[in-house]
Amino acid sequence: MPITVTSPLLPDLEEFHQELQVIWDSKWITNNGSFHRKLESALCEYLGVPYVSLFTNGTLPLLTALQALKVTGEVITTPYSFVATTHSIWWNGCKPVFVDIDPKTGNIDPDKIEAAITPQTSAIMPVHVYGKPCDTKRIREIADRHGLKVIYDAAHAFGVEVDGESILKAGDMSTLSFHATKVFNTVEGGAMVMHDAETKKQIDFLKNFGFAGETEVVGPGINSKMDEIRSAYGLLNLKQVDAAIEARHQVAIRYREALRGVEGISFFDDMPGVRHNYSYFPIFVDAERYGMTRDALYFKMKEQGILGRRYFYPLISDFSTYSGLESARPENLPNARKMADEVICLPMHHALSEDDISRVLDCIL
Ligand code: T4K
Repeated sequence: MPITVTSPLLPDLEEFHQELQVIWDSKWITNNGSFHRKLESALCEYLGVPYVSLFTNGTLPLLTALQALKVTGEVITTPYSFVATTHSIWWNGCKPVFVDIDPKTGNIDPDKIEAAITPQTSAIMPVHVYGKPCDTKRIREIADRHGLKVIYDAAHAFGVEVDGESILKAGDMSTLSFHATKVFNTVEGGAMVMHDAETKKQIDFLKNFGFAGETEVVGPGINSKMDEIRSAYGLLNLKQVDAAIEARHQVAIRYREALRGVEGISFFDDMPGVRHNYSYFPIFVDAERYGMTRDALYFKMKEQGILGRRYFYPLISDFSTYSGLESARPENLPNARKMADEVICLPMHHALSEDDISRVLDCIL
């Protein structure tokens, strides 16, 4: 049996069936129904944030955040992410400006942000890559100094806390993905986290075509509402997400114990004061010291049915849509390039067995 990079957390089918019966009986299947409202409040409570707006995936809240904050011109971002991050900037008619990452975290390097700011810059879109928190304090200081908005792509950062506070409280807005491959999933789905009731109201209008009532449209909205079926599914999954995160934690412990000290293989350790969610387990292969290139190891794993993934290779800045940008020049992004060239995300999910973990480790060791 292949061991995949992830495996979705699924609700109990019997319980889900009971919820479906409720939905069938009510005949209310989308448009801010009761399951949708319940999931929004349950997420506020679980995440420790004041306002959550559900979306149909994790890409649309990024697009909508940029719209709502009236971001124009240039947006500073990281090349080391899933391509949706930069696409959201492009779809808003803005120019992405790539800034290199800090090799210690994989996140945008705050020390390099200011040099990329121009009179056209209006926002920063960092990513908490693999759920590792960005230096939100430094980013806030820079943004405030230059009057910039900050939108965090927190697609990987469900449940991540720093010193007991949700990482989702940082920035003007944060967005989440609830895709099947994420720690918490609603099949497809996502959310935006904001800080005040007025913004929540505005975002709820925007995700429903801009409707603020039966006959009033207050802005150029879009349709990105989550339906009742996936909201019910999400409510059931929320009950088991803590156990899933703990199971992932145990996998991380096993991987780290076995791989620490292996010449040419490195990985991230937990950060002090951070509640991690173990959404991914990236390792980095130094070909010379390990004696094999990253790709050689990746394909060897594949041959043995161990389907890790090279998240995030290629860099977003290497895709043809973006590679012509001045900031995409390789010499501007040496740390991101090195990480993209060395990374393999090992299988990491709640249902990995001891046997699966041993197979992965045996292959690497
Ligand atoms: N920002 C960031 C930083 C992101 O990482 C993402 C998405 C977004 C924004 C956008 O959020 P969404 O609009 O997607 O909500 C996956 C996901 O499609 C994507 O959500 C995710 N990031 C990205 C990092 O990875 P693929 O193409 O690698 O997934 P796929 O289909 O190859 O699945 C990987 C493995 O997962 C499979 O080998 C087996 C397992 N799997 C997958 C699915 C879909 C299952 O067992 N069951 C399933 O249903 O993109």
